[in-house]
Amino acid sequence: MAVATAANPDAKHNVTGARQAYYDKIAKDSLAPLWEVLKGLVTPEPKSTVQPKVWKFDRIKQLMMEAGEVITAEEAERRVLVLENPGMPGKSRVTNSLFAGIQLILPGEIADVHRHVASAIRFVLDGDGAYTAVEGEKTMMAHGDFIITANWAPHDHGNPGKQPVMWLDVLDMPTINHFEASFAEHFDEKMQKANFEDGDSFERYATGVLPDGMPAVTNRSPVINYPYSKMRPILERLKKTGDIDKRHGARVRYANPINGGPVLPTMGANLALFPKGFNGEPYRSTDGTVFVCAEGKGRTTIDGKDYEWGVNDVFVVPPWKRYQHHAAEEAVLFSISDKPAQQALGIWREGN
Ligand code: GTQ
Ligand code: FE2
Repeated sequence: MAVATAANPDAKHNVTGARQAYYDKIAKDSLAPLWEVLKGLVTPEPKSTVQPKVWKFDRIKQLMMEAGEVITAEEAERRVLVLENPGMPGKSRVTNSLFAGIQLILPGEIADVHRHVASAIRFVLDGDGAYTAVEGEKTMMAHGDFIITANWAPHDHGNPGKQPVMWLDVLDMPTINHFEASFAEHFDEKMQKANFEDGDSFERYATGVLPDGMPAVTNRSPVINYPYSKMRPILERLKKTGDIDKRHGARVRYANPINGGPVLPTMGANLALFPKGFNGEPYRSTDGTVFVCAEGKGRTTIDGKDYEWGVNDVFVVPPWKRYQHHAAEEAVLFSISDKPAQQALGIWREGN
C-alpha cells in the first residue's frame, strides 16, 4: 500500500503490514517517518498552491458600494473585501505570504486609530478626498499613490470629501502569523493629531538631503507617501532614454532613501511603464506577485494562459510561474511581493 499524503501524493513506498504497524505505533509518541513525506517537503522546484487570478475593478467597485450599504466603516473597523486566492479559499491570503484587500471609505466616515505588527501598503485606486494618517503625518490619497504603514506605526483613515474612495491594501499578516508574532492595539482617540504636514516625510527624507545627524533607521523607509504625481514623470524619463527592461518595462523600485533598500523588510514594490506595443520576454521568480494596473490596459500570459487587465484591475502571479506582459497601448503596472523577505533569508531566485 502506497502512503499518499497531501505533502507527498507521489509516495511510492510499498508499506507492508509491519511497516504500517510501526507507523501506527510511533504516531502515539508524536513521531512520523520522514521517508514517507520527504519528497513533498524538499521539492526540486517550488510547488505553489497559489492560482493566477484577475479581479476586475468594475465588479469590485459595484460589490464594494453594496458593502457600503450593509456596514459602516466604524462597525467594520476597516471596510475591506479580502482578495482571496482561489487556491486557498478561507485563508485570507492572496499569496502564501501576503494578504490583499480593497478598502472603501465613504464621505464623512473615519476608520479610527490602531496599530499592529503587520505592515501595510496602500495603492490608491478610485476617488478623491480621503486621507490616511501614519505616525502623525496626514496625507491626502490620490490615484496611484503608494502609502506605507510600517510595523507598529499608528494609522487611521478618513474621508472629509464628497466621493467614495477605494484603495488596495496589501499586508504581511500571513508572514507575521507564520511566526505567530502578531500584536495589535487600539487607541482611545478617533484620529491622530497631525504633527506633520502632508508630504513632510517625502520632502524631508527623499529629495537628496537628510536631516543632519538623524539616527539611521534602515530596515524601513521613513517616507509615508510616494505620490504618483512624483513617480510617473520618472517612468517617462526612463522611457525617453530607452531604459526599458525586456521583461519588466521601464521600471522603478520604491526605495528607502536612507540606504536604497526596500521600503519594508517584508514587502517590496515597483512601478513599471510598458510602451505601446510592448511584448515582454518570459520571466519567473520565487516571489508570488500582486499587480495593479494604474493606467492603460494589456494582458499577461501566466503559465501559458492569457489574463487581460485594465485600469485598477488587480492580478496575482504565483511563485515560479512563468509570465510575460503585453501592452497593446501604453500601460503602467504597480507590483508588490515578499521579495525583500526572501532576499533577507537568502532564498530568492529568478529565471526565465
Ligand atoms: O487599514 O488599517 O485591509 O488594519 C487589513 C487590516 C486594512 C487598515 C486591511 C488593517 C487595515
Ligand atoms: Fe491597520
